[in-house]
Amino acid sequence: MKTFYVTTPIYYFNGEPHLGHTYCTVASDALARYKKQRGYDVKFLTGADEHGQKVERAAAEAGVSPQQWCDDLAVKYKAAWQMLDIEYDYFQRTTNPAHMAAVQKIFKKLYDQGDIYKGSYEGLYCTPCETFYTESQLKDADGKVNLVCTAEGCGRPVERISEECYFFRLGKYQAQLEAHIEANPDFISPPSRRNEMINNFLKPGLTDLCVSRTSFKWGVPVDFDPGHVMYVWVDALPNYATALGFMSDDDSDYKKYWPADVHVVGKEITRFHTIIWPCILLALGEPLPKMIFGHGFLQIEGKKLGKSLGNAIAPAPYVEEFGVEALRYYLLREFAFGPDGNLTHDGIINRYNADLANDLGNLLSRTVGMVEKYFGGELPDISAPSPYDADLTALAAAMVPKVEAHYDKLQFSDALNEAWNLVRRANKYIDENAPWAMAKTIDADPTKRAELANVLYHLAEVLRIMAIVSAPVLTRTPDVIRAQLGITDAALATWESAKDFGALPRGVKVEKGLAAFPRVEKAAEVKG
Ligand code: ME8
Repeated sequence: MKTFYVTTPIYYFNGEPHLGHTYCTVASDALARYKKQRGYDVKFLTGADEHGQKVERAAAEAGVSPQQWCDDLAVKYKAAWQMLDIEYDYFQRTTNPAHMAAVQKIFKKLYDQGDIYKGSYEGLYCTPCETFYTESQLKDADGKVNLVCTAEGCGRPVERISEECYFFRLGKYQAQLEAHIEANPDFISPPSRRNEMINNFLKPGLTDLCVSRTSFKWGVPVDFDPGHVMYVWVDALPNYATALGFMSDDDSDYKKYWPADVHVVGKEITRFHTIIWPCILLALGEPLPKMIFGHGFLQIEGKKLGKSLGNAIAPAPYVEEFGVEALRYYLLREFAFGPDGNLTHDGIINRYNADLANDLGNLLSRTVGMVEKYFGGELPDISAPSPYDADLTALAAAMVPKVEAHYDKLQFSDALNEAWNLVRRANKYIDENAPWAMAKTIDADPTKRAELANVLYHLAEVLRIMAIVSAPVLTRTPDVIRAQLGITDAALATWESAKDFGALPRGVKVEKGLAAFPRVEKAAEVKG
């Protein structure tokens, strides 16, 4: 069986999960579900990045030990992912002793082979912000160096300091990495990110990277040099491999699933994943991930996600108001995956009412309602074609391969739009056939009875197919659709069966249930 390994970033445990994390995790989950539907043996990893100064400081502010702080947050993250129907296979934590032992082995191996060496880091340092600058980073437009911190709202003087640290020979692997990027066009995706990485980081040239710190304690110790802890990225990036048992006694999963098929990451950390992580892997002689996909950033009502937005950035109020499927659908349908997007409350309502309530929800309730009303809940096993059948079935047949191509490229919005074209076409097919007019004479006219059964059968088939192709994103409604259409045969729910219009046996028996996606009105506000 073919394997598929997809990862989200491991999130910094300096705060609670927010909509930015949700976006990345929902997209990765949709991809994992899709690949499972396509028959892959999927491994889907998410987790927690628990070391570093930000975490140490957040724990201190809360008055608890860093480990306690992380343990508490792990519970909250797992609860959030459960609320969002995220079906991860493994939740990696960088405080996991097996992970820590493995990264210590990686660090030692790189040191022993001369790829990590001890030196000292000289730079301009802002103590309150704990940020290093090079002189060129502090140059103004006229080329004058201003010795002040450029962090938003800071502006305090920086000091020239030097700190002993270990360096990784990043520069040594530049040519090899460039050749790999050249030979593998999808390695950095989408293409806009690839160009960004090449122009902003590779063209100016890679310099060696400081990979240890002595200024804080909450990290993986460099075991052969007490006082040094690993710089957080060197601890964090290998999580994708250590989660599979890399550098442990049992690396069978690593052998099975590595290299990763895709690391899904946000644009601000694409550089770490497309440059530092591959160079570490090259130094270790390990294969590189097949794709790193750098997605865009979400804003909320036109504002950057930040603490000032308070509860508006937590996923829970949106799930409470619209339901988990609506939030997942909105995030993946509304924004192309790649560029930035702006989430708005009105936007969710519009998208929900148009696509979920009106298009899909109505198609289900109308179809089931008509089978009940005109045929007492069970379609007769008769059929007379309608002139509109061919167009509908041709559209359905053409849709599935297009949806596949879009999901395969992580273009969720295009995949959903393509799938919803079929729902919209089916709603038009109802108007074209005017089943209510056919229904008037079905008792007296067997042809009309057969025509009406045919129309309703086609609608049921569209719904069966929609239940399959929407399932990466809609985690519950596909089962609701199948239950209402009386579909119990698992063979009618497989991805391949979506390509087989007509697989549903005639004589559909329906069972009306609750309306999927009742309309919501604009007056509603997110409860805060
Ligand atoms: O960077 N819109 O963790 P992190 C969309 N620990 N996505 C957003 C977002 C926004 N406004 N804000 C954050 C880290 N994200 C490291 C990763 S991996 C080895 C280590 C998402 O908690 C985005 O996907 O700061 C980004 O990649 C991730 O959250 C950063 O999460």
